[in-house]
Amino acid sequence: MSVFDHGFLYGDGVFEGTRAYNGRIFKLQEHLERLYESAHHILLDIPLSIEEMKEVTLEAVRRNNLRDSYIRTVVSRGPGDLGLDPAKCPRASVVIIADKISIFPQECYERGLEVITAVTRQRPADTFEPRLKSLNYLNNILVKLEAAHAGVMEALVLNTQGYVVEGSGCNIFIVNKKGELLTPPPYLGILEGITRNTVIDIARQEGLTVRETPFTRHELYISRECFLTGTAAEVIPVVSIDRRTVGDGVPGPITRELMKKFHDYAQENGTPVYGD
Ligand code: PXG
Repeated sequence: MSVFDHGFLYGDGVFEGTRAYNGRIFKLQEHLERLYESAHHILLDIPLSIEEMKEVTLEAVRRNNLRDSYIRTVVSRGPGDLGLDPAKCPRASVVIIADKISIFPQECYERGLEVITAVTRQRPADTFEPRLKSLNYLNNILVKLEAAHAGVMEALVLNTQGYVVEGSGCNIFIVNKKGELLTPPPYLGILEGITRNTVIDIARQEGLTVRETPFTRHELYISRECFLTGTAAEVIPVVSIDRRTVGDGVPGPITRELMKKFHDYAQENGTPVYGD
């Protein structure tokens, strides 16, 4: 990569994180559509069609001999000069990394995470579009730093109105005392996670009531269950928020059921890497 690449100099680019489970890439079409939509938003021409990108993504996993993988696709503006002008960057850079990822230790999936709410707020959607999966993740990094400074592994983010929106790189769900599953609606300013949408579908199939509705710290604190979702995080329980115990302080039954259902679904669905 050139040191003059505007992805490196200015965060001028977009990315995706996708997983392969059991030799199948999970929701590949959805991830690529989101990548191309983010690129379109920033007027970045990806020099491959979605179909070609699909093929090279599969090839990257194959060449690394992986069946379970985390794939990072990065498209940046490419090398230019030291000025901001994207017109001076004639050729976008495309990188596909097929590797593994583990952002939380296995025991956190069994015992649940302790989290805090961050002082850092979500940048307002009218100034910085949260659906744009750009290479500018500094706000998310600040959130992660706050978590580390508080001695926990993850932090939740509020928007400037005080509504809970997401984690540093994941979406949030709570179960209220009526047994309903609540998650913030996209219009509040969240990245509409592909894992989030899959969990909503699975939960509805299981007969749960799912509501996309705004909620504040109060609903968080009095929630019966809480969990986070993301491609990297998968589905992970939360058992304490700002030192308030969630439910019984252990991963709840709805969370455990959805973790299992998500795992089973991910094992069986996706684009085959090595042929069926
Ligand atoms: N919100 C944000 C801000 C994200 O970046 C998600 C939600 C979950 O979306 P998906 O589609 O993956 O269910 C993301 C994705 C990390 C890490 O190390 C996380 C993401 C990207 C890169 C790294 O936690 N998040």
